[in-house]
Amino acid sequence: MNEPHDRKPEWAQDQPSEKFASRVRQGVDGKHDGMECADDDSVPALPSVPRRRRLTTEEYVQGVIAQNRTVLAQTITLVESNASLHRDQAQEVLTKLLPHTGNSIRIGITGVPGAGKSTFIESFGTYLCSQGHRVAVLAVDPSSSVTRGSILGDKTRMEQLSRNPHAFVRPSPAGTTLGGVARKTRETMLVCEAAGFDVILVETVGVGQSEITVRSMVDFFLLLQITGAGDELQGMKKGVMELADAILINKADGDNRQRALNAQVEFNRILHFLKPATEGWETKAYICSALTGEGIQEVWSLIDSFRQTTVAGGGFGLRRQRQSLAWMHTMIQDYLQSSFFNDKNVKEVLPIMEQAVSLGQISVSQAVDQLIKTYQNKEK
Ligand SMILES: Nc1nc2c(ncn2[C@@H]2O[C@H](COP(=O)(O)OP(=O)(O)OP(=O)(O)O)[C@@H](O)[C@H]2O)c(=O)[nH]1
Ligand SMILES: [Mg+2]
Repeated sequence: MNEPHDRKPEWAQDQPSEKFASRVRQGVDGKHDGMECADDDSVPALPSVPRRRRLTTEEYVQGVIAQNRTVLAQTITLVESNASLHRDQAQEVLTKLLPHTGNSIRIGITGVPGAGKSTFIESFGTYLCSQGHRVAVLAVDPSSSVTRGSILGDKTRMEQLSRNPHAFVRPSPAGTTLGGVARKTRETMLVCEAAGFDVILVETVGVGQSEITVRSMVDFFLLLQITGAGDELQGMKKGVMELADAILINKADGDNRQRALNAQVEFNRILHFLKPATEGWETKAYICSALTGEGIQEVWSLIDSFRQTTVAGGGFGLRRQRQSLAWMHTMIQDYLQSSFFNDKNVKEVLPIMEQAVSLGQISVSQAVDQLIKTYQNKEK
């Protein structure tokens, strides 16, 4: 699976960057510890390390379909690349993989920092693997591009799952905008489906816009909750509850179990008055402990029954269709926006218009008209 000299984790970038120590120093042959060098004949010679060449589109496609993990990781790296050359090839690969995608349940998981997302995914993912599923764990976390903090932390917290041959854990892609990160995660999800993963878990930390973004790419959205001291619903946004297909109160163990049960009653009372996230499905609250494993199997039964209900009712396929169309529109907007603001002429005229508007010399509408004309005339 791994090349003998390739000591990088499978998600590390092909091109080493100084931000990531991806090489391990080779050991000396012998004598450093008083031991003799091994007899040359007794140790099989390691094959010479081939320099990594870029794969052809067909090699990427066949490797992914054959469930080759090294090629899968390389394909994701290609998809995540911002270089225009890579982007073109990535799109070719994706187009060829498209007929092999879609055969999974896509599950979004959110919750405030410390709610136990990583611990839950470790426990839930390991359970699913034991049931014969193949699980891919992805993340949407634009902040990690700045700190890169959660990446290594999560890899260690999901230690068991990361090492499971039936699981594939991929940290959040780098990116400065949520839109950019989301595009990469969506496309990575498709690559993982083509590689035979039938459960995709997309994690996001419950702050800001990222919950809405993840909701727009998954079938089922799980909100992880913990009991707080005092008011259970303190800081709980109604908007986030309305995105969820289930609320899971984690850490229901020890002294906390009773508090979790009380919170469950309270959540169910409130959910009763909210609009459900999915037509024909009632969002309810449940309890679990990612630490002891209580309630973990029930979460899967719940998601399975969600899938059966919504597939039968037609909502499952309809949501995916709508998501694809919405994604298309978002990409058009992103493209136009960057094309506009990167236009050479617009860049020249924009500061002039900004000043004129600030000084009240022209109206905002006039300035916009002028800028759009400048943009549209670029080719002429
Ligand atoms: N008692 C108990 N502790 C738990 C449970 N699940 C997680 N924890 C603990 O809660 C802390 C935070 O868990 P994480 O899984 O790192 O939480 P997270 O939501 O991934 O946090 P961020 O990645 O920072 O957003 C850790 O110390 C866990 O051991 C649980 O079910 N019971
Ligand atoms: Mg975490």
